[in-house]
Amino acid sequence: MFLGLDASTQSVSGMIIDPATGIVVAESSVNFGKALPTYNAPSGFIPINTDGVVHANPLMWLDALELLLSQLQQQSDLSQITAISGAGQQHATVYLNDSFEHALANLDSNKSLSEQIVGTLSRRTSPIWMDSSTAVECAEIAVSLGGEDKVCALSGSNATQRFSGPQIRKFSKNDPAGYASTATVHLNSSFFASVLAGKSSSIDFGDGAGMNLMELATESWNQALLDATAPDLAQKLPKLEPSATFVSTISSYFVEKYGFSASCRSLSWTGDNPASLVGMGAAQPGKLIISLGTSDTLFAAMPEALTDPNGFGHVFGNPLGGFMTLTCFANGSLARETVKNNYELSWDDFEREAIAAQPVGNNGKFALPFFTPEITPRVSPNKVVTNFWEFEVADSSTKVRAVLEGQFLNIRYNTEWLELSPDTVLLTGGASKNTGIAQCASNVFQAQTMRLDVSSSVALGGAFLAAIDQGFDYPTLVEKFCPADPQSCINPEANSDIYTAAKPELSSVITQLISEYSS
Ligand code: ADP
Ligand code: XUL
Repeated sequence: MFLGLDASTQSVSGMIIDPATGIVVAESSVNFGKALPTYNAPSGFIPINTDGVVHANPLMWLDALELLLSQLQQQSDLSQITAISGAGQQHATVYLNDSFEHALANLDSNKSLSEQIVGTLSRRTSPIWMDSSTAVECAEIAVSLGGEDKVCALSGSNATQRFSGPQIRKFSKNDPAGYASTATVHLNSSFFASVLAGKSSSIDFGDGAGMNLMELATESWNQALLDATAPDLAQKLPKLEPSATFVSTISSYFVEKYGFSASCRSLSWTGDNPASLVGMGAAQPGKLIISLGTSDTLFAAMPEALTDPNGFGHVFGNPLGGFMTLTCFANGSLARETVKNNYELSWDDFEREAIAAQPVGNNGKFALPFFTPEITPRVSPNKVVTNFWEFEVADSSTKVRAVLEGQFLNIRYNTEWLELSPDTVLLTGGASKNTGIAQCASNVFQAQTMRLDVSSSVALGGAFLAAIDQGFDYPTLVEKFCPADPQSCINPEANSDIYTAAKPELSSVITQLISEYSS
């Protein structure tokens, strides 16, 4: 059996799988706000909210891990677990002094993890991915490297506020003494992996790429990026290694307290998005995943380390080798919902039958509603649309089709740098069940779409990585644990190749719409 852990913003979850039978043996979750109210972090982070600062308490993460392991212990015999891997919310950094290693090696199972680790923190709290307080540091790093495009070409992303490098820079500037007393900067992922192994873990290429410090081409720390970030940073960073590298057998703390086997292999962790790519069965090139949640997110494995010339998309390491992209379209469901509500429509108006009244291509009418600042393409807060509807058209079918086709064309054109031509687009997230939305995705991408029902892809991805460590084959794991539902398959409508044929014309319409909104 294999355990996959998911340390996300609001909770820590775990899933135990038995690949021999294809069964999920146990699954559990601990919500920080509900289970640990004394940390005063109802949504997993400390509600400071001044100047975009968003931090979380790493001791809360450890208390939640202990609660989770006791819950899992109630559900199954943890001594049967052969290997553990997992994934953490990306970009979050944990700052540790030089007593961390000693504390890890001497954990006493009669005490809690948090009381033994508290003294090893050189910074009480961890900036997390929601923090947007480092605009100055991002600009400084970009200038130092000779431009945003240089940072993106080297590290896979523009200098980005939530990324670890700019966060480390801000700490080193604001608290030089705290920074000087920091012996190691871990990511959320490598911190958890270290605690489980009782030994400092490496950072994997997946999560390491979310720091603006790793050079994609060589998968190593880049000296120019380190120099632009903070003094002596090379000495403070763990080494970079492939995902799910063996760190150690599990710490005796967990053997004594939770009944793990002393031979259980504790592997390094990755970031939640790389793990999710694995857990959704898309870590081998060829599948494109579009998650239609609050925002729309496109995930895809990439054989080569290409980078987005516009700097909108991110490139991370793919835990199974090669690279992956994560490109976020912030307005996704938020925009669809606003249009639905403003025009007093229902989700039924977004269904396939309802939009069929208009032809593919919607007679050239496209809309790109950016109601909140957009990431892809960049739309600044002062340019968002507040009084959307320029088309004075009466019927809901045209309105809905205009928005859906516009959104998917925006996704397609802004991800062409990936040079992918998928046969199948896998859709997940709340809006994916809507057949009209799936139909538009299928038309625009000229590929069939299938719905993927995966609720815990991050923990499942961690469990897959642990199983692969013991020789299990990835395609077989995918077949057993994440089959796409063939009933949900939707093919492109007739004539929808117009999106390819009319690309120059359509892309100029889209470009014009974007330029109206962008800064
Ligand atoms: P997240 O994980 O980001 O919280 P979900 O994947 O749960 O989001 O998706 C939630 C979104 O799905 C909602 O914002 C809602 O707009 C959208 N949604 C839910 N049902 C439908 C539907 N039938 N058609 C289109 N969109 C829907
Ligand atoms: C990715 C990102 C988030 C976090 C939290 O760049 O910031 O997806 O990984 O889930």
